[in-house]
Parts: sequence; structure tokens; C-alpha cells
Amino acid sequence: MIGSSWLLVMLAAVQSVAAETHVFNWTTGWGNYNVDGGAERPVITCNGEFPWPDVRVKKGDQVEVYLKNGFDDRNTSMHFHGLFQNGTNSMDGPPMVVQCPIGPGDTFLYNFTVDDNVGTYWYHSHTAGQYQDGMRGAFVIEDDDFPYDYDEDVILQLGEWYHDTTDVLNPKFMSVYNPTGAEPIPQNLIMNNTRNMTWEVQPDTTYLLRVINTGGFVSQYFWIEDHEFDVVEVDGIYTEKNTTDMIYITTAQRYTLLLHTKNDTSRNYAIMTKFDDTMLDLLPKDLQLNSTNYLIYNTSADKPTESYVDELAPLDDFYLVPYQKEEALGDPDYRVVVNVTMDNLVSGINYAFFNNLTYTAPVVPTLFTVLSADEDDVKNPEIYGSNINAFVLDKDEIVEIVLNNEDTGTHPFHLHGHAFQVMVRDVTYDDALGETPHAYDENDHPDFPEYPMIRDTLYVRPQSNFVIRFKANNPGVWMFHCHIEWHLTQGLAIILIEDPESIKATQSQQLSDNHKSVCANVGMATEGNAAGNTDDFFNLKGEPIQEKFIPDGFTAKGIVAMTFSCLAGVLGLIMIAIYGLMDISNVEEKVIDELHLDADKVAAVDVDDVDDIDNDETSSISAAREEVVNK
Ligand SMILES: *[C@@H]1O[C@H](CO)[C@@H](O)[C@H](O)[C@H]1NC(C)=O
Ligand SMILES: *[C@@H]1O[C@H](CO)[C@@H](O)[C@H](O)[C@H]1NC(C)=O
Ligand SMILES: *[C@@H]1O[C@H](CO)[C@@H](O)[C@H](O)[C@H]1NC(C)=O
Ligand SMILES: *[C@@H]1O[C@H](CO)[C@@H](O)[C@H](O)[C@H]1NC(C)=O
Ligand SMILES: *[C@@H]1O[C@H](CO)[C@@H](O)[C@H](O)[C@H]1NC(C)=O
Ligand SMILES: *[C@@H]1O[C@H](CO)[C@@H](O)[C@H](O)[C@H]1NC(C)=O
Ligand SMILES: *[C@@H]1O[C@H](CO)[C@@H](O)[C@H](O)[C@H]1NC(C)=O
Ligand SMILES: *[C@@H]1O[C@H](CO)[C@@H](O)[C@H](O)[C@H]1NC(C)=O
Ligand SMILES: *[C@@H]1O[C@H](CO)[C@@H](O)[C@H](O)[C@H]1NC(C)=O
Ligand SMILES: *[C@@H]1O[C@H](CO)[C@@H](O)[C@H](O)[C@H]1NC(C)=O
Ligand SMILES: *[C@@H]1O[C@H](CO)[C@@H](O)[C@H](O)[C@H]1NC(C)=O
Ligand SMILES: *[C@@H]1O[C@H](CO)[C@@H](O)[C@H](O)[C@H]1NC(C)=O
Ligand SMILES: [Cu+2]
Repeated sequence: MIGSSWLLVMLAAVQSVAAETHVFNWTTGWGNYNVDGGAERPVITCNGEFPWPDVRVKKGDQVEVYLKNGFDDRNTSMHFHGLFQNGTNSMDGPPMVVQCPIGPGDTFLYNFTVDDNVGTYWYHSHTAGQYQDGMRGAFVIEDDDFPYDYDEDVILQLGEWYHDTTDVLNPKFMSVYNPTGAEPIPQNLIMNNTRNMTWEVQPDTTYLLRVINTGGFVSQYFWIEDHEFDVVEVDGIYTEKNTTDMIYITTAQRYTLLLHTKNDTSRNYAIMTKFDDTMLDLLPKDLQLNSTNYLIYNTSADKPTESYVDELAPLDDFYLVPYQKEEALGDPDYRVVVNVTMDNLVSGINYAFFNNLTYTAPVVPTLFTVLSADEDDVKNPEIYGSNINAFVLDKDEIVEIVLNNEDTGTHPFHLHGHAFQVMVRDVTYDDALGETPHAYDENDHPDFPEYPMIRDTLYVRPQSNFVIRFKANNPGVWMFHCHIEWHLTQGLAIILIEDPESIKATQSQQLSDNHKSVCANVGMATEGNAAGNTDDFFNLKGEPIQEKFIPDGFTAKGIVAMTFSCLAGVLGLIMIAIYGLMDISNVEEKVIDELHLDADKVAAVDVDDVDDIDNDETSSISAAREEVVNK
């Protein structure tokens, strides 16, 4: 016994000595590619190539990514999704949260150790919509102690694809002409950055299939004709095997599957993905909801046709059990309750809110506020500003996040810096059946699981709620946000400031010289509160804040008249082209319904009267409208 434990110690020592440093030099750029076979369009390249490379490292390795901004007209950044960045918060990626934007021509060094994570991850730009234009790739951390046997390790990236770049779609999405906040409809689902993909397999072989949804919007159903598989990992957490024939995977989630191939190689099978079409505001007639790719056993045999199923019944990840059975965390020391809504602000643009606040980036990145504030002040959320939803967490406390979704959509939420236990995920409350939003009730909820599922991205159902818990054992400034890129653009984010005293006191958390020069090059200060004030951290004069809500009473007359005059005018062309609104016969009723307006009042509004209403808010709406019309 003594001998073997000594051997283990030796092995551990050998392993740590063997830790490697992987250096990547990546320069961003643009190239034209026909990804889905439907249209060529500009795509973000890495060193002139697309797609971006897979990263494969081992637990304990050091990663150094030199990210050079090769664009001439925009900033960039990189996030390594799911990595805890324990002690290296400034390497996490989100601009204005932990770093300055990287300006054109500049290089940022992302330098971190992958000590606390194993399994399947990915990386992507954390700058507005860039990853939907292709700036993303797989990141795998291999582990000598992986608990299951397999023969071959294969990555499979899922996503959706648009024929337009984010530059084209975003202004139309965040527009007064899109008052319901309808997300642009993708043209196709893609698999490994193509369609009609073929995967040649060997018979009687166990594949470890790492399925990653690197898309920016829709969740997908995934199944393989006449095959079952075992789920063994979700979001970097190994699970007890759970055999199923279908998974449901939101953007940013990962499922690792053991797929054992058949002995019989006489025919081939369909690998199917399907849009979760409940997430689409409308269904263009030519949109193909099912997408077929091919599992090839025999290259001489025909490709199969599509494989449809009678019922979409995916595994419910809530019931997965982590391999290292970790007991449910006890009662929280601190509870964050956030309510999700979507609404129009006075410009008429549709935003997303946590507790009535749409995330509005501060003047200096929040991490820099932690690093530059007085030690006595860092635990006071005020200095971080009034429009970022800052919550300060104490060292090692048990934190509970209760999320109440008052919106009728499904949203996948991602927490940076942690994987969390899922205590509750409530059922759908269907507005089409007259059901209203259900908030979590701590005195009336289902029993918590004994060994809750743990992951870093979790969806909430329509008008429903979830409850997650984690231990605040990773000092840093961490974003919690919807991983639908459109909704992040609409401001669906909060900021957790975890153990700020320790951040300040830790050498590895200080900004590197490279980081400071990246800030200097975009003219950004590295000190100050949310308003950039370095003298008085409680003086927030000048902090960026959201525009006003539409005042009561004004709503029906203003926004609706505006909307309909738009619909009848310029809008007709823009929205119909982008969202296919032409397909909706009752668009006016739909707008009235989604904006919760009184239909009778709306009918009484004379469109031509709008500009005559003498009211500040009206004029700012009119101004915003003019501005867009004149573009
Ligand atoms: C990567 O870039 C660094 C810094 O610019 C340079 O020192 C290094 O030689 C480059 N390495 C490779 C493999 O290109
Ligand atoms: C995939 O197949 C569809 C339908 O046959 C075709 O339109 C499309 O161009 C193909 N795409 C690729 C990338 O092969
Ligand atoms: C890049 O970021 C800096 C600092 O926030 C900003 O001043 C600049 O306008 C940004 N550049 C572009 C092209 O958005
Ligand atoms: C990356 O970080 C490690 C650990 O702090 C450090 O030893 C190394 O010098 C850094 N690499 C560079 C290129 O700065
Ligand atoms: C999918 O693409 C990745 C590269 O991102 C590659 O490693 C993998 O082998 C591909 N998978 C299949 C099934 O072809
Ligand atoms: C597949 O073939 C192997 C030997 O090649 C055999 O051991 C195994 O039992 C076969 N499996 C099935 C399901 O027939
Ligand atoms: C592969 O498919 C071809 C064409 O259908 C068939 O003739 C052949 O027997 C198949 N091979 C195997 C090993 O089943
Ligand atoms: C897509 O697949 C689903 C599930 O298999 C099936 O019910 C549906 O009919 C298919 N839709 C189309 C348009 O093919
Ligand atoms: C597998 O998942 C199902 C739900 O889809 C659940 O009922 C079952 O308990 C799970 N079993 C294990 C071992 O994870
Ligand atoms: C969230 O909604 C619930 C239920 O409507 C309400 O009780 C609670 O006060 C709200 N919380 C916040 C922070 O607005
Ligand atoms: C959000 O706004 C609603 C409606 O104006 C109000 O009832 C509610 O109290 C606000 N919630 C918070 C947390 O401010
Ligand atoms: C971060 O590291 C500390 C000590 O080095 C450890 O106690 C803690 O569990 C780690 N946190 C995470 C999220 O891995
Ligand atoms: Cu969302």
C-alpha cells in the first residue's frame, strides 16, 4: 500500500513537470467563404484561414494566445468559454468587464494555466457579434484520468449560419423598426462549419464525440438515425453514463457522448439536427428546420435520406448526475434574485433587462475599478455604477442565483468563472394557454436533487425560473449573461464581483504591461469608478446610463403610431426583407400583443398626429425615428 501511494505521488510529480506551454499566434482578418453552400459572404479568419483551429491541451498546461487585431475598423477580444481563469481574471475576455477592447493593429497576450478544468470547451470573441461571423473554435482539455474508455476522440461543432454579417444585421435588429425585438432568422443550421457533412467511421468502435454548440442564437435537437449514445460530460463536468437517443443543446453548451458504432457496414445513417423553432419569431417558408448530415460506414453505399422522429424527446439534462457525486450545496449565504424582461425604451428600440436595467458598459472596465479603488470601498457596489447590476460576493460564501424569466422565450444563461449546481428548473408557463410568468417561491418548490447537475450554461424555459448555487471560491469580476448574442447586445447581463479584496491583493491578478499598453492604445484609462472618476469613487457623474423607459399613457399613442407609420413606410422594405414579415398576415395584432397594448386605443390613433403631440418623450422618439429614416 505504502509503495503504491508513493508511486502515485511520483506520478503526480512527473505530471506536473510535464506541463507544457502552448503558444498560439492568431491574427484576425476577413475572407470570403461559402460556408453553407447557399451564399458566399465575408467571414472572420484566423491567420487568413477559416475555420479557426482546434486547441487541444492537457490539464495543467500553460496557454499563451497572442491575439492580434488584424481588422482596420473595429476592436476585438477573446473569451475562453468555461475556463475558470482562477487567479487570472484579466484573461477572461469580456471588454469593459475585465479588459480594454483590443484596438486595430494591437496584440493582446492571453496567458493562463488550465489547472481547474478538464473536458470540452470553446473560445470566441466577446465583442459584439464577432463570433457569429466565424471567430470561434473548439478548446479541449485532455485528462489522463478520464473515467471512461473510448477508441477515438472527435469534435463536432454545431451552429447556425446567416448569409449577412453582424454588421448588416445588428443595426436592423437594434432598430426602431424592429419594435418587438425579433431576432434575425438564420438561413441554415451548420455542422463543423458546413452542411451535408460526412463523417466516416469504423465499425465496432467507441467514439468520444464532443458536441459543441458554437452558434449565437438557436438551440438544436441532435440525434443519429438508429443509434443510441451515452452522455458522459456536460460543459466540462463528467457525468454518470446516461443513455439516450437525442439531446437538446443550447448555444455555448457542450455534450460529450460515447457513440459505439455498429458491426454491420452495409449502410449509412443520417446525423440530424433540428432548430428549436419555438425560439424563432417567425418561420420563413423556405427555412429548412431539419438538417441532415451523414454517418458513413460504407463509402460505396448511398447516403441516407433524412431521419425524422415521431416525437422530439431529448434527454433532460436536469437529471444528469455528476461523476464525482457532489452533494447539493446548503442554504445560501447570499441570494441574487433577477427578473428578466424585454421592453422598448424611449427611442423605440427593444432592450433586455435584469431587474429593469439593461447592461450599459462603464467608462473603465469593472475589474480596473476593483484594482484602483480603495480597499475599504471595493465591497460597495455603488462604485461600479448604477447601470451594470453589480453584485458583490464574499469569499467562499454559498451564492444562489434565482432567475425569474418574465419573457416568453427560452434563454441559455452562462456564468463566467464557475460551473454551478442546478437546484431547480421549473416547467414552461405557456402564454398561448393564458399562463402567466411564475417566479420561484422559496417556500414552495420541488425537492432539490441530492447530487445536482453541474454545468456553466443553463436554459430557462418560457415564463419560468431556475435556481443555481455555487461557492464563491474564484476571486474575479464575472459576467452572467444570456448566451444568445442578440440578447447580450440588448443588455441581458449582470456582473458578479467576487472577493474583490483578494483580487486586489493577488499578484497574478494585476494588469500586465501588455494589457496596459493595449488600453493606452485605445485611449482608455486603467483606473477609476464606473464614470472614470479617480478622485472620488462615489461620484458617478457622467457614468453611462440607459435611455428612459417610455412613460405610461404615452405608450399607445407614441410607439404604436410610430411603429405603424414605420411599418407602412421605410420599414416595409427593411423588415420584410430581413425578417420575412410579409409571411405574417396579422402583423399589427402581433405587435399590439407583444407590446401589451390596448387594441382599441391603438385603433383610435391617427398616425399623422404623432409628431404633433407636445411632449419631450415624443420628440425624442420622433428624433430617433427621423435619424433612422434618414439613414
Ligand atoms: C508568436 O508571436 C510572438 C510575439 O509576437 C513571437 O515572439 C513568436 O516567435 C511567435 N511564435 C510563432 C510560433 O510564430
Ligand atoms: C448541402 O445540400 C444542399 C441541398 O442539396 C445544397 O443546397 C447546399 O449547397 C449543400 N451545401 C454544402 C456546403 O454542401
Ligand atoms: C475601440 O474601443 C475604444 C475604447 O473603448 C473606442 O474609443 C473606439 O471607438 C473603439 N473602436 C471602434 C472602431 O469601435
Ligand atoms: C505567462 O504566465 C506565466 C505564469 O505567470 C509566466 O511564467 C510567463 O512568463 C508568462 N508568459 C509571458 C510570455 O509573459
Ligand atoms: C469537425 O471539425 C473538427 C475541427 O474543428 C475536427 O477536429 C473534427 O474531426 C471534425 N469532425 C468530424 C466528425 O468530421
Ligand atoms: C461485433 O464484432 C465483434 C468482433 O469483431 C464482436 O466481438 C461483437 O460481439 C460484435 N458485436 C455485435 C453487436 O454483434
Ligand atoms: C458497401 O456498399 C456497397 C454498395 O451498396 C455494397 O456493394 C457493399 O457490399 C457494401 N460493403 C459492405 C462491407 O457492406
Ligand atoms: C423535421 O423533423 C421533425 C422531427 O423528426 C418532424 O416531425 C418534421 O416533420 C420535420 N419537418 C420537416 C419540415 O421536414
Ligand atoms: C438519465 O436521464 C433521465 C432523464 O432524461 C433521468 O430520469 C435518469 O435518472 C438519468 N439517469 C442517470 C444515471 O443519470
Ligand atoms: C421579481 O419578480 C417577483 C415576482 O413578480 C417579485 O416578487 C420580485 O420582487 C421581483 N424582484 C425584483 C428584484 O424585481
Ligand atoms: C421594475 O419596473 C416595474 C414597472 O415599472 C416596477 O413595478 C418594479 O418595481 C421595478 N423593479 C425594480 C427591481 O426596480
Ligand atoms: C481557485 O483556486 C483556489 C485555490 O488555489 C481553490 O481553492 C478554488 O477551489 C479554485 N476555484 C475554482 C472555481 O476552481
Ligand atoms: Cu436570451
